[in-house]
Amino acid sequence: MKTILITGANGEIGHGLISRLAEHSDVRIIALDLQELDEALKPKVYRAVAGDILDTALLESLSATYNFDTIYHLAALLSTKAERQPVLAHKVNVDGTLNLLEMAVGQSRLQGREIKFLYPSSIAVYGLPDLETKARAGKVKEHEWLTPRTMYGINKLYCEQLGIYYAQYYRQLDADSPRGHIDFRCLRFPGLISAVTVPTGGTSDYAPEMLHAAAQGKPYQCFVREDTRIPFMAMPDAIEALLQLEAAPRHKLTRFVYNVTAFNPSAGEIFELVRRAFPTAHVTFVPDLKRQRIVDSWPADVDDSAAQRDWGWQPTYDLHRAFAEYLVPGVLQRYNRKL
Ligand code: AKB
Repeated sequence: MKTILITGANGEIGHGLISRLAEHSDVRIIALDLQELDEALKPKVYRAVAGDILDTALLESLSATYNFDTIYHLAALLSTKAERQPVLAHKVNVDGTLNLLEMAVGQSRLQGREIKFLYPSSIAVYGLPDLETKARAGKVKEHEWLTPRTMYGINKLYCEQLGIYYAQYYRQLDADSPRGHIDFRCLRFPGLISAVTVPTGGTSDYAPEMLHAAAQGKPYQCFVREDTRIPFMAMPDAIEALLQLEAAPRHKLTRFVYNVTAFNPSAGEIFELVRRAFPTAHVTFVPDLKRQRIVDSWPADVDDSAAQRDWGWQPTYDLHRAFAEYLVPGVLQRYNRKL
């Protein structure tokens, strides 16, 4: 029996990950979220805990009760929300991650073995200065353009480094004390699109919002220009990427942090696909200049060749397959509609 802790369990990735992991009978999921866990997820987990990752007493009590094999630390404030509440974002995104890493170290010492720590980072760690540079940069590699312009991007980039520190150098001067062993593995996700859930607080949210509005027959005012281009991925592929990275043999991994992506349509191209499925969809493009600036600073595409090479990453859904086989059928079912 594997015992897995998932923080941010109610979030979009949490939903997909819990449903997918619950297919395995040899897995016990402890789901932690600030809010009470969604009713639909409750039968899929061993225990649902409503609590704060900033509450160290709660984390200590969980650590005293369970021997975790793997921690998926998903809880975070996304980019738009973090920009509106930067101090809170820093607390949740950075202090929260530090608390979870400390908990993992404690678990490793108690259990006398390595604990896997899976951490979703984001294309928000990149920061391109202007659209000309963005166009020239093309597929950005993991080490390029690490000059984020948002609190969320800064938090994610720092926490990637924190994870690497805990995996490699933690207490490096302290020869006598047991260091604890963290097997830190991190994915930089692009914007994610789910047919089941709608994100809150992100800046890549225009794509899923446009689709979900059309499926409900609601008009949508898109907050970025039609030519805005960033990488995206369908949610099932994001879940697969996490599970594949978790399962990859350590000796095959040449780095701690991997880009992953699937397709990179412009907002206008997304609208075309939405309109093909929902011909009455009504979308207007009214850029919010502040949110536009954030998305403009993110790369138009990322290079995920390291993930392909090291652990065989390959998305199942390209753009057209994502719409035809996952997104459109999924939203029709979600909103109980027929074409
Ligand atoms: C956001 O928009 O903040 C997130 C992300 C790109 O990490 N979806």
